[in-house]
Amino acid sequence: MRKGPLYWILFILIADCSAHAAGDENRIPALIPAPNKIEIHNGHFAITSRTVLLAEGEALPAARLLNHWLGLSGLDTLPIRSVSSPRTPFVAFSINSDTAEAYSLRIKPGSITLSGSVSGLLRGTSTLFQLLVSASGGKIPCLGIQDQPKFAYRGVHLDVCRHFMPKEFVLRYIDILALHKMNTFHWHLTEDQGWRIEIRRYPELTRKGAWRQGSMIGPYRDQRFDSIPHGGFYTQEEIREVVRYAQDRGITVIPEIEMPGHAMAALAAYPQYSCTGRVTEVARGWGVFDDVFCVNDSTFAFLEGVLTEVMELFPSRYIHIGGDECPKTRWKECPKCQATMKANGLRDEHELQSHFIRRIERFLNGAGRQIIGWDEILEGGLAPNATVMSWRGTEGGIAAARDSHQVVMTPGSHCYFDHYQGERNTEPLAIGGYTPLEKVYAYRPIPAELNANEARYIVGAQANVWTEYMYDTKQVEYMLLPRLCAFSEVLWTDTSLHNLNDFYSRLTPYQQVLKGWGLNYSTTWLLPDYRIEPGTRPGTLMFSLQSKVPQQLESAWGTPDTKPVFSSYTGPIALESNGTLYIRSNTSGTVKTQSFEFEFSKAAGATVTLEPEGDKAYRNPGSVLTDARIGSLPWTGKQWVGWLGKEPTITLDLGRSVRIDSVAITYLHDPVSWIHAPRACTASVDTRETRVETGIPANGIGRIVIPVDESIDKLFITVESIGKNPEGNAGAGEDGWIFISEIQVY
Ligand code: TNX
Repeated sequence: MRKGPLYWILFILIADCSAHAAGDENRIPALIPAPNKIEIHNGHFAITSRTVLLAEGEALPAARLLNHWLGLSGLDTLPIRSVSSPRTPFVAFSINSDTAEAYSLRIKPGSITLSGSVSGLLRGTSTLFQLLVSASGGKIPCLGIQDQPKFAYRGVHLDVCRHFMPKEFVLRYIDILALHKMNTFHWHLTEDQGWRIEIRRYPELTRKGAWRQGSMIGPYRDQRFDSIPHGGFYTQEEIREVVRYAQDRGITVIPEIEMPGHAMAALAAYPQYSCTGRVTEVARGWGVFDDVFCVNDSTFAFLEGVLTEVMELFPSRYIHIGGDECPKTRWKECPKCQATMKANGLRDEHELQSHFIRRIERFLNGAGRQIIGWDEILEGGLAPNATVMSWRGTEGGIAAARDSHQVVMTPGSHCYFDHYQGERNTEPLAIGGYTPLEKVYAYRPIPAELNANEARYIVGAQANVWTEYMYDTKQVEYMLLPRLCAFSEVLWTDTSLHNLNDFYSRLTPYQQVLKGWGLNYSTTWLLPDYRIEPGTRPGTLMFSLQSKVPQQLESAWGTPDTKPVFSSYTGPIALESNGTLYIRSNTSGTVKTQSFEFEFSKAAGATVTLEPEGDKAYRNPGSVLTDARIGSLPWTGKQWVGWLGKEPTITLDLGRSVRIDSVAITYLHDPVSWIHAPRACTASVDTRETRVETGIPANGIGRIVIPVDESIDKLFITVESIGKNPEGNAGAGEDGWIFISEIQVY
């Protein structure tokens, strides 16, 4: 009689039940995302060259995936068999009737059993792989895991348009997603700056539309360009390969074909589908462009042709049709668009956008597909069956869920991995924003505003990787990891099990797994947190460090004429004069150095009251204005306070009476980012006021110096804004920002 794998599993389980290993390691292994239920037992399973993988039929992809990943890590692969011989230690992959992505993993001294549905096995394979990589001396602790995801939609997006990423990297990206138990890859394939998918009906899309003749270099505010052609695209064969590769890892690929905006590349290839007929160039700079698809029948015929080929390539239920950031400028002046509005009784261009989306939805629904789009698709009325990706905060998601539409949450505040992950100016150039690891970890996809019934429509969340400032694949890895590690736990592991310190303690050894694949992950999160507080005497400060993980800390004080000499950090450091404080951390061999410049004035450590407080991500405590640190660029993190459309009053309490002759206020002027220098600042002492106008500011960091020849202990500063963003500037007519970083008195 041929004995199937189950027979041998039973045989060995019984034969081995008396086995007990000495020296048990009862610690919880470094798994990410953390499993929902884990029990550690005595003993271990030892991997040797005799270990075999038992798998057949539908279980084979999981066994092959394990081997593929072992290979990527430079580890030996294990032979795959359909039956085991007695006493051979084995890893059995067995299909059961479990739902969706649940799996169970049992590790005993002589056997490992992984069971689940086809996709459950793939999720369990990531757990098993992580255990194998971190097994010290080939020993995996005996344990039992019962696991299933918290959210059904766990997505990661990649923009291959701003910078083209080769197919090989897309495959690697999919492996990274699967390793973190993500199940959806949102492939952003078309943009202003490049069309990346071969469409056989319309060859110009890739012949012309896949290439731009130069790119923006450096930060957006500099508006500098090179003239190096950039581009690339995926052939239909390559797309099929990517889709298959993802399928073998339990990942659905959702293609995004952007419309009606972000379409300059398509319009450069086929200008007849623009309103003016005169678009000639694939965009070289980042941003939002006025030229968009013209809303008329010939454009729809063209887009239906494109989408027909897209559907042939992608079996996913969802097709992403973009819908975001579509200016209505051209439509307002275009006779064809106006005729479409008239013929359909549409009142304004927002309804025209809605008409556009509904018409594309009807076409895709007719072919058995569903549309998904960015939250602008809510404007002018949501298409009946659409799923919404809420990116401009949570409001879009809340509105859509209340309207019984499915929602994927992807708010910029927590899910945009193109934002900075460190506040230090040593981070590579990024688009802006500040989304450190702990912020991602703290994300909760279900908005508190929703009741339980509405919350059911939040199917999950997605991390977005926009690549304006990611010039190559190494940079993408750096921005993705380890934030994806945190994000995967947000989406997979029940909230009751979340614990930031525990996550850090797992992430430290987990770096082995990332290193094994040669991934360029960021170690910014290893930097200790710091606090700068008023010192024991007025005019002085106290600097202290808090580690997130066990590490050695050293500090050194440097001035222009002394070289820093590090010594062990033992506690808070008192500061009272200008200079640079260096901090060095060593976390199991990963050494990182940071430096803090201090520029003291009599205001250092002064108590600051802000009226009103700052807005949104720039609501930092007033103390950052008197911490003797001039805010740096980019204005990430904690150094600046920003007010949107407001004129703040800032009160300084110096804690004693001092003689001064001037007050200096540091501001930022960056009109392309809607940040404008104040029009003027006024310093008031008792009833005397001195007002100084800024004049014509230069771009960047500037100072307003107000002469105040007085003895003071308190000082009031009122900041006047220039009003709305002026004509001819970014965001003209909208509220602008005021950014202040430091107030000094001399
Ligand atoms: C907004 S998110 C965009 C993208 C940019 C991104 C940069 C969305 C729907 N549109 O075109 O790349 O911001 O963070």
